[in-house]
Amino acid sequence: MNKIVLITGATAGIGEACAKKFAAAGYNLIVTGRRIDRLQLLKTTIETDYQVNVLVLQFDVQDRKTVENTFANLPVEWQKIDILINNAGLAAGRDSFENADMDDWETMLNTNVHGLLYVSKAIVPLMIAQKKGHIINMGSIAGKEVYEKGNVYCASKFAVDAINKAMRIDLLKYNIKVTGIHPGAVETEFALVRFKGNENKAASTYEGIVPLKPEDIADTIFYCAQLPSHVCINDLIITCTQQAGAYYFHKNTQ
Ligand code: NDP
Ligand code: 8X3
Repeated sequence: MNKIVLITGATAGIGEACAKKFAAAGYNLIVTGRRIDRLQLLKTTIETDYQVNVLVLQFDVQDRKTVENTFANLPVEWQKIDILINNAGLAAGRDSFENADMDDWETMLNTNVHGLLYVSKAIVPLMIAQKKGHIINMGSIAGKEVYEKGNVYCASKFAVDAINKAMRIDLLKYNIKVTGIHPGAVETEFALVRFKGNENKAASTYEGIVPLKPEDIADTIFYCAQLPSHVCINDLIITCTQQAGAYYFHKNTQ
């Protein structure tokens, strides 16, 4: 029987790349996000290209009741989830503390922290029942180093880092692996979302570097997921070659 991977935030970027990577390896997929048109297109494309089954679940991870109801009604044949990739997330704004928008802060905390917790709480009991599982949490370099104007985005990813470590410890006794992935700059819709559709600002994020591609992160996650059952990568920082930390870039000049 095919293994099942649940990927949150599969409508774009890293989540979508993970969906294709795992489908190519024969996994059945549960894909989630808010944009139903993209989820349906992804399902059609993947089922055609890879002959695996795809279950689409549309919800906003910030909505606790909907997350709980969605997973409480998960069809039996989809309940044996082998891997959960907690990927849905965003940055909203990049402003100095005194100028930042409180709504942006709440959106980031509700999505990146609360959303991850709601989904995880729904899936962990299924993994405990199977006496195995693997949870992969999408952190960020922003969860390892605080940078100027990163304030609450950094705080949300520091929280993900702490939750990842806490899950690893508490779920140890259930044979559930937990892995934190912490990328630097990856070229996705992330910057466009952060700068609220401002294409010039978004493009400047990647100026002078060859950033990571979402497929690079999908390959890394897949590697972590395919290790033998006695091996667990707990924490992994990954950047492009021209980035050494949140602040250190070697940019091409011309
Ligand atoms: P994208 O903007 O390309 O994708 C984000 C995904 O998250 C989309 O599928 C989006 O789906 C989903 N999402 C966002 N908010 C919600 C929500 N409230 N409910 C459900 N789904 C949601 O960005 P990335 O692929 O780059 O980001 C994926 C993860 O990687 C994030 O957690 C991000 O913080 C992290 N990351 C990104 C880096 C980068 O440089 N790109 C670096 C380090 C970490 P939809 O809009 O359809 O709901
Ligand atoms: C995304 C990477 O450096 O913009 O998490 O925070 S960064």
